[in-house]
Amino acid sequence: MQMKGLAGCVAGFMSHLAMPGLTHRPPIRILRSNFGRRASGRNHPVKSIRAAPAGVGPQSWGTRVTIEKMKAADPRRFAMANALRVLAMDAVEAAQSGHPGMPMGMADVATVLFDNHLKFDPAAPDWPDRDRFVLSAGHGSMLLYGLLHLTGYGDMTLDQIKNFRQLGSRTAGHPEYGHAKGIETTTGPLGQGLANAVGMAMAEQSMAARFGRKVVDHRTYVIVGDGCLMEGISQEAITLAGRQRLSKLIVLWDDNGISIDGKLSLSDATDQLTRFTSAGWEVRAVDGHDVAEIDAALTWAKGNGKPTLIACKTHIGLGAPTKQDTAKAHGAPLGADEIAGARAAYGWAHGPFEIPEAIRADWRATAARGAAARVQWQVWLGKLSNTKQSEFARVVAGAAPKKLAGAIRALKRQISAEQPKVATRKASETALAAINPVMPETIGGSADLTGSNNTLTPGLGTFDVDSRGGRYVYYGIREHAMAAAMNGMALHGGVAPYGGTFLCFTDYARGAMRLSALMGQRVVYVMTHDSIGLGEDGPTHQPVEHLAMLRATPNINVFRPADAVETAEAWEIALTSRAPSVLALTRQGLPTVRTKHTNRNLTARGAYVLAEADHKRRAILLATGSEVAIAMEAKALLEARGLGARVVSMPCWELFAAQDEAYRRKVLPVGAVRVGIEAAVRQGWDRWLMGERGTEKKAGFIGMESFGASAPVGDLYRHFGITAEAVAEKALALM
Ligand SMILES: Cc1ncc(C[n+]2csc(CCOP(=O)(O)OP(=O)(O)O)c2C)c(N)n1
Ligand SMILES: [Mg+2]
Repeated sequence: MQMKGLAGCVAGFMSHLAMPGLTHRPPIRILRSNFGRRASGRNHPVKSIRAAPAGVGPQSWGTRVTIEKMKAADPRRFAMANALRVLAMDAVEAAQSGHPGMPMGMADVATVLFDNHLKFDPAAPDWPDRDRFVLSAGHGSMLLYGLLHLTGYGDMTLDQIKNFRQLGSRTAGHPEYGHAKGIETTTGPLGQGLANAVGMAMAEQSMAARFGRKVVDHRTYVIVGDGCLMEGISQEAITLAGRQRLSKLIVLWDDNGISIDGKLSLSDATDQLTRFTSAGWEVRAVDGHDVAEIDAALTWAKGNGKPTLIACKTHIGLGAPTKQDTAKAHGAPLGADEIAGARAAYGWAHGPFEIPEAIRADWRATAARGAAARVQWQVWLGKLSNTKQSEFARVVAGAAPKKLAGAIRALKRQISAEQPKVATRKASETALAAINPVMPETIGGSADLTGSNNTLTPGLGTFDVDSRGGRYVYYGIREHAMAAAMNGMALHGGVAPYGGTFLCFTDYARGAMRLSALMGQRVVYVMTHDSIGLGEDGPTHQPVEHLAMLRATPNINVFRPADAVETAEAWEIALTSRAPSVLALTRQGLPTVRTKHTNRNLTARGAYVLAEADHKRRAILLATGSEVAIAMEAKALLEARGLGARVVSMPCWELFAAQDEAYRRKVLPVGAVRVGIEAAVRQGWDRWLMGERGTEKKAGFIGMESFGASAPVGDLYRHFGITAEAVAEKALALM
C-alpha cells in the first residue's frame, strides 16, 4: 500500500520526510523531521527548530518556508495565492466583517489543489463527474469566493466579492449552497462540511457501482480547520470514512494552531495524525506554504487505498505584520496598516480588489484544464445505452421514477382492504419494500437501530468496501454524521438517502438536520419510537419536545402518520420533495383508520377530515399519529351522547399551513369546540386550536406536560391521561 504512495512522490519531497510512505507509524518521527515537534507538538516544542522564519511574522510556528522562499520557489503560484490573500483581506475590510486569516493561511494549499489536482470546469459547474471541493472551515468563505471568482465561475463576479456579506449578494458570511455555483454545500457550523464530504464520497462510490467508472470517477476534497476537527461530529465522520475505506476522500487540515480564543493549545492537545491513523486513514504532514510539498502530498493521496489526511502547517494571516499567527487574524478586518504591511511582504503593488491581468490569466489557464476531461466524460456518457443515459439524467436531476406513484397507490389499496393493526415503523418498512425495488437510487441506513427503525428491506445489499452497489449503510452509532453524510449524498446527487434512529435522538443529529432544511435537500429521516408509546425504555428515550422543535425549524416537513396508509403517503411526498422530511413513527401497533381507499394522497394536504360528525357537529378533534385512533374512540363516545364530533387527522402541519385559506377553513370551521391530541408538548398546537378561527374558550389539549416514564405503553397513556375518555370529557367541558 505504501509503494503506490511512494511512486507519486517527487524527489524534492523525499528530502523533507525521512520515509514519506511511512505515513502512520510512527507519526511522531515524521513530524519531528518535518517540523521539529510532535503531532500534538504544542506541548512539546523542539525549540531549536521552532525559530521564527525570517520575514513571515513575529511568532514561531514551525513552517520552514519564508515569504522570500515562497516567491523564489514558484513565483507563478505564489502570485496566484497572493491574489486569493488580497481578495480576502480587501473584501473583509470593505465589509468591515469576516475572516481574513484562514484564507491567507490556506491560499497556497488551495492554489495547488485547483492548479494541479481538482477536476473542475467553471463553464459547467454542475458537471456530475466533477471533483467535489468542500470548505468545511466555512468562516474562511472568502477563500472559496476568491477561488470561484478567479477561476471564472459566472456567478462569482468581482462585484459579488466587493459586496461580501451584504444583503442580496451571493457572497454570504459563510458559503451557502444555492447562492452561487461552485458552492457545494453550506458550511459554517464547524465539522459539518467534513461529514458532508464523507457522504459525497459514499455517493460517488454508489453511483460508480451503478453507472460505471467511466462516467463516475471523482474525488472529494475538504479543507478543515482546527475547529472542524475538535467538533464531535468529526469523530463520527472520520471513523465512518475509515471503516468504509473512502479512498477518494482527501482532507486538507489547516493546521495553524490558532482558534478564536487564542492558541489551540489552550484547549486541545490531540495528536491528530495518530487519531486519523487509528481510524483507518493515511496521513501526512506538510508545510502548508511549500507548494512542491503540497503538490507531492496530493499526488500521493490520490493513489492511496484509504481516505487521506494532509496536515498542512500554515500561518494564519500570513504576512500580516503583527497579526499573523495570532487569533487577531481570525475573524476581524485586519485594518489598513496590517493590510499594507501584508501587501508589502508579498510585493503586491496593486490597489484594493485589483488583480493584474497576468495573474488572472494564470488562474484562467488553471480553470481551462477541466474542459478536456469534461468533453471526454461526455463521450463516455454517450456510450451508455439510451436507457442508462436517461436513468443517469433522472437520478442526477433528483426526479422520482414514474413507477413510484403506482407502487404507492397499489400499496394503499391493499392496506385499506386488509386493515392491519401495525406500528407505523412497520408500515414504513412495508412502504420501503414497495419503494426500494422501483427506486434504485435510494440508499437506506440506520444508526445501529436497523431492527427497530425497520429501514432494511430485502435485496438492498450492504454498502461496503467490496460491495459499493449495496444500498444499505450501517452507519453505526453516529446519528450526527449519518445526517450530515446524508446531506452530502443528497448534495452530490444521483442518490436518495434515508436513515433512521429514535425520534429522541434527533437531538444528536440536529446540527445536520437543520442544514438539510437550510439547503433544501431531499433527505428522509426515519425517526421511530416517537412518543411515550415506546413504553418501557422510559423518559430518556421518549421524545416529548422533539416534534415542536422540528416543527419550529423552517423548510422541513414533519410527518406523523396515523396508520399504514398515511405512512405510505408520507413516504411518497418525502421522496418527491425538495425539502427534508422527518417521519415520526410509532413502536406500538395502530389500527388502520383510512379504511376507504382513495388514489389521492390525502397526507399531501397536511390535514384532512378523517371522519365527519354523525350528529350535529359540536366538536372537532385534531390529532396526529398514534393519537388519531384515540380521537376516533373519543368521537364514538361523544356521538353516543348525541354530540357530533369531527376527527381531523393532521399528519403534516407544514403542508396544511401551506394550503389555501379556503381549504383550511373547510377542515377547521368556526363554531365547534376543538381538542388537540398528541402525546407530546402543546407548543405549536395553539395555531390550530386558537388560531384558524378557533377561540381560547373553546380550545383544549390532551398531551404531555412533562417527561414520560418507564412502564408498559397502556399504563403510560392512562397515567398521563391521554385517553379517549379524557378527550371526550375535555370536549364536553368546553361545550
Ligand atoms: C459548531 C460551531 N461552533 C462554533 C463556531 C464559531 N467559530 C467559528 S470559527 C471558530 C474557531 C475555529 O478555529 P479554527 O478552525 O482553527 O479556525 P482558524 O481560526 O484557524 O481560522 C469558531 C469557534 C462555529 N462556526 N461552528
Ligand atoms: Mg485554526
